Amino acid sequence: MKKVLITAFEAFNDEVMNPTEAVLAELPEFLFDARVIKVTLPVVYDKVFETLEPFIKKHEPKLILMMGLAAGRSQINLERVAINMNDAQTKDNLGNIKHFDIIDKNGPDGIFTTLPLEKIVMRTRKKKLPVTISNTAGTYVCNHLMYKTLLYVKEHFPNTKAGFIHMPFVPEQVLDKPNTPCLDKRYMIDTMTTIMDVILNPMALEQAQRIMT
Ligand code: PCA
Repeated sequence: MKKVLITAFEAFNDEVMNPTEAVLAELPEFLFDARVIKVTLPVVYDKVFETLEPFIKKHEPKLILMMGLAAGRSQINLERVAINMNDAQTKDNLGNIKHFDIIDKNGPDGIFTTLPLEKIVMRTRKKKLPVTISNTAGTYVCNHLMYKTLLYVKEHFPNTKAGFIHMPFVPEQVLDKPNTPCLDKRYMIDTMTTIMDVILNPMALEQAQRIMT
């Protein structure tokens, strides 16, 4: 049976929750002919990929979708690229701060997602979901995870598609943050199942291609 690996992050930086964990919990266990494997990851630079890697090795998923919270963003963001740099003021959950820190001394400056972003956006637009392509996953733990995972998958599992999706706050997180964008998690869940649909369901892919041509 085909497998899909989906990751969320634990809470970080004084937030009491991470919406990606709530989204992960509500995603189905099976979709089409694929089993969904769910993993919540630590917000720690030097542990995050090390936690994920054994799951990739064990399950050899056809698709890896990683989710993270992007505080202050208003839409669901499909990340196009990860860059070879850790550089953020925010501490990770073990108190580490990284500045001008190259992730992989032998790695490329940047690495692109292997998700079919255009096709996904076509489909999410049809469904009226607030999804856009983003050209920066930041320089904190999410970018770090995306970079290391894409590089690893490219080398070891070239047929696996992988990408990162940044989610806005959910409404309960912004009660004391006036004028801060937020989004109901049902849009996030719908977006995730749509992405899986585009990649796993050959009919959906054909449909998206027809819309594009
Ligand atoms: N967001 C952070 C790390 C964990 C998360 O959910 C980020 O955007 O880097």
